[in-house]
Amino acid sequence: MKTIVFASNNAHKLEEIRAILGNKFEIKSLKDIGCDADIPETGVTFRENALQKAQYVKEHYNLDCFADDSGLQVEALNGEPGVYSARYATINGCEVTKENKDDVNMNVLLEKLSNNTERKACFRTSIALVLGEEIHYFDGVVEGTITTDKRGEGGFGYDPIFMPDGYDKTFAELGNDIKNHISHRARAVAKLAEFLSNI
Ligand code: ITT
Repeated sequence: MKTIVFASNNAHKLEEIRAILGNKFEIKSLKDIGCDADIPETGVTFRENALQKAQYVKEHYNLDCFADDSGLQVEALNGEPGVYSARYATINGCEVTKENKDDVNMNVLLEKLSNNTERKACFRTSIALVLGEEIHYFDGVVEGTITTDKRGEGGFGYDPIFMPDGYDKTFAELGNDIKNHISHRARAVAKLAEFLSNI
């Protein structure tokens, strides 16, 4: 089985990626390669941030690697929180802990949207793959709407307030089996998997 590094510290993402790619590739995490750096993400696009993470591993460990950067874009908020999804509460002046971060991020978003009836949003992922000297990108999107309250226990991040089009449940209510078929990350990873199976 081929081995590839997935440059992420997010255990949920790792679990999702392994569920999708794990029967074809041995996916190593940053922890597995002994990397505990907080890799900078200073770009203004998902692709830039994904590439920063993947290139860090290539430069410091000389291993082929892919990384994703992902986030939620809400139409009525001009695409916010976007690349700032993980830090949305903090950049809006809220203090957070590791434990309540997701919850406070969602509160900030729900407050900003208030009772706005225009609640269209999408989750977006860009994956950057650094393979030898080559760089490849794979993007995935899932469209949906932001609910007015949090629903469900599954998933992570903004899942309890995101309802994908065609479903009447949030990602957190739908559970990982369905999410892993239709999510932004699943769509980008499917493109990555297709590419990797042809090399
Ligand atoms: P790594 O950088 O270590 O991979 P991270 O959590 O910082 O992990 P991102 O920089 O990609 O990940 O930040 C994306 C944020 O967007 C993430 O923390 C969530 O708040 C949100 N997000 C991304 N994908 C999501 C998903 O599938 N469901 C819910 N929220 C998601």
